[in-house]
Amino acid sequence: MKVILALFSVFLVGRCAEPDPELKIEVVFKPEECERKTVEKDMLTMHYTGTLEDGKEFDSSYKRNQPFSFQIGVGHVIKGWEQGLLDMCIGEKRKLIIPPHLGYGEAGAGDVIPAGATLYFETELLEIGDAPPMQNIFKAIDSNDDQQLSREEVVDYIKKEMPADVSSGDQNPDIITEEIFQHEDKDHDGFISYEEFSGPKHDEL
Ligand SMILES: [Ca+2]
Ligand SMILES: [Ca+2]
Repeated sequence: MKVILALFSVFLVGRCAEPDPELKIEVVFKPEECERKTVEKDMLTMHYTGTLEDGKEFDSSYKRNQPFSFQIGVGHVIKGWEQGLLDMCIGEKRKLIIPPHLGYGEAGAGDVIPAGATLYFETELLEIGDAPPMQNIFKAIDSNDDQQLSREEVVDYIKKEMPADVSSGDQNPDIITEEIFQHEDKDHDGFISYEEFSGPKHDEL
């Protein structure tokens, strides 16, 4: 169930257009040439140094001599990074001051980031890569190609995608299908239309 629901919900994450007003973004260096700027779903390769309010460094990719790569806009990094590294040019350097609620919050992180910490990052964007291709899940499920998903089609898809040995208990394809329909079949007509479907449905190269 988690796999399927995760597929359906992956596009609901990180749609925040405007950065949080408490996030401070300072452009330290902007290259004159800028052919491409970061957008959500891009693969970013960065160098960064993170420090705490007292100046104590907690992490640095420079010191490891190994840049860090991640996909932006899919919930893989803290919100301060998700919001603070968009619309950025290759070679651009930014300083981010990230309030706790866009960082590790009141929980902190291990013994490195204390609870309620404001985070200071010096960042440098080295590379922008394309998002990994996303399968058109709608098309994959719609086996009779009538642009709507029936319960049977969803059940078949789940049976095909899930290993047989987990098709029991709450992993039962019928139960999962019911949950998906509760969530996705917004007009309750027994079919998930293309418009209703919240998962990946666009063909991408
Ligand atoms: Ca269909
Ligand atoms: Ca419907």
